[in-house]
Amino acid sequence: MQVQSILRETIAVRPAHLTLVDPPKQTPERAAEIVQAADQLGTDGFLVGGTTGVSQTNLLETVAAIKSVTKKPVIFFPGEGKAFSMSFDAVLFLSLLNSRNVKFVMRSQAQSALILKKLGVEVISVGYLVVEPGMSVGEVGEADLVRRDDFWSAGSYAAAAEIMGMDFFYLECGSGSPVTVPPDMVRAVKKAVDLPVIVGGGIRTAAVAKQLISAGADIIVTGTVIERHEYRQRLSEIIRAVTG
Ligand code: 1GP
Repeated sequence: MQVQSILRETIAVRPAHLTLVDPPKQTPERAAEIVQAADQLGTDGFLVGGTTGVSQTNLLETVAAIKSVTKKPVIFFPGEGKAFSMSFDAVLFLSLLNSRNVKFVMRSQAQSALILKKLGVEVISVGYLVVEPGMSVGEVGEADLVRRDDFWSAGSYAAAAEIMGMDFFYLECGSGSPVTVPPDMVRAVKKAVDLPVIVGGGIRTAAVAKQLISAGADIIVTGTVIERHEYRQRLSEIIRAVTG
């Protein structure tokens, strides 16, 4: 089954949790260990990628290691680099909607679109909005960060993504952020559109994940949590809070 259908079927019943693995942050062996643990704890799939430092070598090795230990979807989360692996089950085809640089909105997408189409890779189109503080993705992606209290802009970008036919809308406040996207912003976006909403950045406790779910988030992404040495307990609580 297509990854998008799997995700849609899941979120029709309950919110979903995706675990983000950033290849340069650990060895492929360690990535496989984490993925195996997250899989057993009930995560719904894996995003692989990061804003910077992803090389063809670390991406290929990490994806191969991950695929050897899980049957759940392994999805490419592209950053600024050009690395790619044919072992991905799908690609998040992200447009960074509030970037000042057309490269992140449409140009690099145009550069890869025909190739992805010819290769027959499943693509999931995503309107990607970076909210304050934005962290490294905000900086590298040259985003005009959406202010944390600017629900109108968040809703407007979401409505534009929906009208343009995108599959998902992604509210991001940056990996490693000390705060998450405000739950009230998620609420405003859910009120504005029917698109499934992905929320990521700074989610490190079950309580916070729950608030975002109550606000209407369909998919919660966590990355940094797995970088701690003792991540299992925390990750397990978050996954349980999200998936019920
Ligand atoms: C994915 O940027 C997030 O949307 C991941 O953020 O690393 O803070 O969990 P964390």
